[in-house]
Amino acid sequence: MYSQGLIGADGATEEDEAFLQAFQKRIDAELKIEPNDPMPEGYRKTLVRQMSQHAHSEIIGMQPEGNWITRAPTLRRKAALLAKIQDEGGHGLYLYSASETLGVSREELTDQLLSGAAKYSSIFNYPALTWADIGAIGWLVDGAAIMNQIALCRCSYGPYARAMIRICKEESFHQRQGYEIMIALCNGSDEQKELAQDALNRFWWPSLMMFGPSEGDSVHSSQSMAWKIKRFSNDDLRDKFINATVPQAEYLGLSVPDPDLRWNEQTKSYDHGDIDWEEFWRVVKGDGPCNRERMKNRRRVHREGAWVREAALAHAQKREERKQTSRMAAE
Ligand code: FAQ
Repeated sequence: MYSQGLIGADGATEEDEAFLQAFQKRIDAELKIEPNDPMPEGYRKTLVRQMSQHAHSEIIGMQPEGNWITRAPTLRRKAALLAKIQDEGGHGLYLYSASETLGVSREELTDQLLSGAAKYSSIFNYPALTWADIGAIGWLVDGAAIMNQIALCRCSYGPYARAMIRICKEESFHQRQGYEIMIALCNGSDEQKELAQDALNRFWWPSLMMFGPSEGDSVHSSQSMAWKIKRFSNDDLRDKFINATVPQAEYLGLSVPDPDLRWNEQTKSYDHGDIDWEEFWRVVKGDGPCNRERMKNRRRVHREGAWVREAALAHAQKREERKQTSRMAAE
């Protein structure tokens, strides 16, 4: 696993105490860290791990929805879905570029994904079986992504924080297009409403898992929070998501598939049932419903796209040569 060998979960570095303290002081003063600033190796590696996992998720995340472009029920839905999926590809590209500012190449990151060494979000290993799943993905998956990413807009690393600001604006459109699909289905026939309920049933728990393991098992959280890469614990963000989403489900007239879900007047938050962490780790480790299919597709399109990358490189090289020739002629 790329992270296990490459990245110290404890953020251990060889830098001396004075350097680490000075760095922490900058973080505590809410100063942004920029690519050319000195930074502990653990900080850099933690960011490369998280940002590249995030980029891979955006790219792999195009697959479940891509499966529905040809089957979207109207031209308007098709245009919106195409635009959304294209945005996700764009998010992956901003995030690869932001990762490159940390001294790692896109090729290395891509190799880590294709070799199966790199992780991507567990959620994209679940299938989109019906059109209602496209609504649920926009509503729940993009909704969960926004909840996590709004906090990342305040990440201490400048390029990541700035990429997140734009990404969040686009995700907000994605969430609304998903919710709008759910509204249309829930106002439709009994059969359509059943499809919406079924999609919620299947996507609810995997969406909660997107926030990552609970406190004790979240090995990176305490160091990432000290470095202000993360601003909230996985559980806190999950709770915020549940609190925001349950009223939306009620508005749709759908029931959240958790018999233990209760409003807690004292904490002013919902208590929820147990998450199946065994399922989570199984999916993360490659044994989810669609892991193999997602990776097979990704490897195939990478292979098939080799000529495009070669042609783009050759074109860039020719342009550069032409520029140099005309510069020399002008001198
Ligand atoms: N899936 O110690 P922590 C989207 C791993 S974008 C797989 O808590 P951390 C847009 C974690 O990597 C969705 N693995 O880790 C879209 C670590 O393993 P490692 C992606 C997971 O980093 C919508 C281990 O477990 N968003 O949806 C997951 O502090 C629709 C221990 O965990 C991001 O990537 C998981 N769910 O916190 C696109 C946001 N959770 O690396 C298309 C940025 C944990 O040691 C369609 N990332 N792991 O081998 C983050 O905020 C954090 O990385 C967390 C995990 C919160 C995901």
